[in-house]
Amino acid sequence: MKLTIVEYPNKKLKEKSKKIEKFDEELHKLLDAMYPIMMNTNGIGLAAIQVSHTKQILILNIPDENDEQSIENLLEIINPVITSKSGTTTYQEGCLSVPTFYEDIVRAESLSLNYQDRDGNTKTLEANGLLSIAIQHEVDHLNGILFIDKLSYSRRKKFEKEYKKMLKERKNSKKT
Ligand code: Y12
Ligand code: CO
Repeated sequence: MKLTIVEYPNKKLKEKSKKIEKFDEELHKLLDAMYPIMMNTNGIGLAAIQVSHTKQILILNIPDENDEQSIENLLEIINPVITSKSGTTTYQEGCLSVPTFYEDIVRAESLSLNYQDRDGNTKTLEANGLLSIAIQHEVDHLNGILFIDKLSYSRRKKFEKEYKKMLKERKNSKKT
């Protein structure tokens, strides 16, 4: 399955993802195809909508204490529901769909999550730190929300200007 990352300002990223009802081979093929694209682009989290599939699927691979990612730490999360949140934390976030831009975003420090795995088994997860931040970032994707939607009016305006410039420079560098 050939997947490509959808980038802002593509309107696809604003769509709401649909609940998975069938835990079949098609789902497994999509999950299997999402993993290499996330790893090859140095990502730690990817939602299906970022590869044009409007489905409630996300994958996460949080680096360990040596800053390394391994497939043993891969989390495949289907139909996630955050059931509780507490505290606040700020982290400089980035997104594969908003390349070259990073910004401090305030989110809950810890959370509880209900979800299903690739076989439809129901799971719960308690998360804090980077895992909690990544879950919130990816669950936002499933609701059509990007981290840049959380910026103040002035910061968003600055972002739009910088991002337009980046896209123009990227286009010009491809010509030469
Ligand atoms: C904390 C904050 C945000 C998340 C969501 C997951 N975000 C990512 O995985 C971002 C990855 C990323 C990777 C980049 O590198 C390449 O594209 C090669 C990148 O680089 C550029 O834009 C040039 C930007 C973001 C989880 C936890
Ligand atoms: Co993202």
